[in-house]
Amino acid sequence: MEIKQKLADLARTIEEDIAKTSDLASMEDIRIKHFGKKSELLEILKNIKNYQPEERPVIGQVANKIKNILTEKLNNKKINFQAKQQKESLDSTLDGNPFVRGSLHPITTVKAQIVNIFQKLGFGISEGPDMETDYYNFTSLNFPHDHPARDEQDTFFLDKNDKDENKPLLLRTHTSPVQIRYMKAHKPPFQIVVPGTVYRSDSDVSHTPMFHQVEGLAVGENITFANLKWILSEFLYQMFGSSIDIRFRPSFFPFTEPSVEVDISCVICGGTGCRVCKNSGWLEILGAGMVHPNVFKSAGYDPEYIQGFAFGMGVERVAMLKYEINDIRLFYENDLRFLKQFR
Ligand code: 2U9
Repeated sequence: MEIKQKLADLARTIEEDIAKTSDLASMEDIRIKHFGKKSELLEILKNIKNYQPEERPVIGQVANKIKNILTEKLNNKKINFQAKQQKESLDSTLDGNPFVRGSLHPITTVKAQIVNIFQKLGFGISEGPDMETDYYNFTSLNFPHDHPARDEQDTFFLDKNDKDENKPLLLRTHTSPVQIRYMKAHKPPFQIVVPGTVYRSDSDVSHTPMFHQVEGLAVGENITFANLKWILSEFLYQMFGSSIDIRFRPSFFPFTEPSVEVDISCVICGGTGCRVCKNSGWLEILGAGMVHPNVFKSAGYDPEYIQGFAFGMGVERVAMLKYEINDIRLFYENDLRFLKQFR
């Protein structure tokens, strides 16, 4: 049968033509020539009605088979050629992507510095839950029932209607509940620092609803205000340099009596007066005091025999003064231009 021979010859020609191609352009030419609209193969299929009816299915099958097999062959050749070309265009002697080194967040660094100084002074570390009960956050710390900090405007309550006293009811507003828990679980003497995240419903250039504190507590039979003054002075000299001046001002907190606020001479102007210290020459950096007898009672201690001092500071405030940052919100905007400066 003449047509069968014609198809066999055509298949051989196409195969030879494919074998001869050596670039993408010649492959495309061959595709158009042999499988395009004006190709011999398509002509045969289009005019299949010109053949004997019994021949038609065979011719159709053979022609389609040639078309499918050889199109695939051409396509494979094209894919292999492209892959090879891509491989050759890769220059393995070029530098790789530079490895971007991350860094600790400035608050993490400063928190670690604070804790480290107290560790060297003989303090241990204790941590506790961010969710607290009203009892541990306020009542045990001698907050009166009508104290403004207990107001919904200042404290994030989680479930005000839950009557179960032991359920977490609020986000702790200070780390002090940890010290109550620690006192209940340990016998004095001991001295600990408590680093942690705290929450207050407040937001401006110097307040964020979440911030960090390091609090401390030293408890024993003969702890005095002199011990408080020495430890905190030593901490401040190590943190801000031994050339600073320090002063202790009387203050009030429900959980300490007597209470003080501790100032350092302004790190910006050195004490002569500037915008940062509001022309006073001083910066408030710490709160502290002797633990209130009622607080010892909540922990099951007898205040007749046990004394202690406590202190607290905001990590963000220490970091702002150390790095001269004027807006606390910069710490929490994840702006790499800010964060990269602490690498
Ligand atoms: C117990 C007993 C006493 C912790 C203390 C302060 C003073 C204080 C503030 C500093 C800036 C909080 O982050 S801040 O707003 N803290 O002034 N904190 S004494 O006193 C305690 C804690 C626990 C059992």
